[in-house]
Amino acid sequence: MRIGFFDSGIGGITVLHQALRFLPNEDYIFYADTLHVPYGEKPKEEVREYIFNAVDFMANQGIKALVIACNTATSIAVDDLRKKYDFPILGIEPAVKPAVENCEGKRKKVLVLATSLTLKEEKFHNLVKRIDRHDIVESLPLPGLVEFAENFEFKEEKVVPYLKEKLSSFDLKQFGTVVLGCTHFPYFENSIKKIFPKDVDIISGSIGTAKNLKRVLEANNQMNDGTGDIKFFKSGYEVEDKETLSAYNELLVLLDRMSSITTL
Ligand code: DGN
Repeated sequence: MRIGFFDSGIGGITVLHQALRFLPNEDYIFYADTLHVPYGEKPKEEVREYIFNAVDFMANQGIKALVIACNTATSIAVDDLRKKYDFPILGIEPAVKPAVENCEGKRKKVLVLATSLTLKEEKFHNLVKRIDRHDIVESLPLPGLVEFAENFEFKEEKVVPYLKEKLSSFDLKQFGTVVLGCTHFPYFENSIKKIFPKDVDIISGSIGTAKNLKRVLEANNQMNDGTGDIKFFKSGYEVEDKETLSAYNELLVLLDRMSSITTL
């Protein structure tokens, strides 16, 4: 059986990319809810409905595990999804813990970049409350990066000015770690690096999620029944046009080229 990956859009491909590294002998379904992207600035109840519809669709395809490759969807729905479905469900959260551990000794701060919805949610506030004993975690929503990604706009000339404007009120020297708390953001690692001092670590939760997936499949004895084949779906239908399929596959190649995100 296949493993399901779900996101509002192409962000989840950054997590799928890590899964393919750790679990090459699996087949995958990647579902992007492109009809309703972006999730991050919409009312929570509306987004919850989109998520449940998408997961129902994937469950009907028959999957052996599901990765919610979206921080926003994880924060508002993962607990309820686990109650409804009987396959294992993994989520992704902003990697606040390794970021804080990385910064505490250096007397530096952590900056979490994510969607407004993720940053507003109780799950994020509880996570920060539990881990951030010295009050070093700050956060900033960056909805524009989701928009850039969905328009396949990755050029630094476009992205860097947006980032500069959004970060203009921050003293960037104080940060030791930047957390990419939205799966759309790793595409912009190079632009983000341009803005911050050279010694800043940039981390995302996607490697941790891929490792967790491997652990779960191992524990359930469900490993290695595929060849790395990926079926792409967009809001309820399979993507079959060559142009879109090659655009998605190019994203995997792009990520291969830039896979230098620090693993902490
Ligand atoms: N990629 C998603 C995340 O990780 O939060 C959300 C992007 C969006 O829909 N705004």
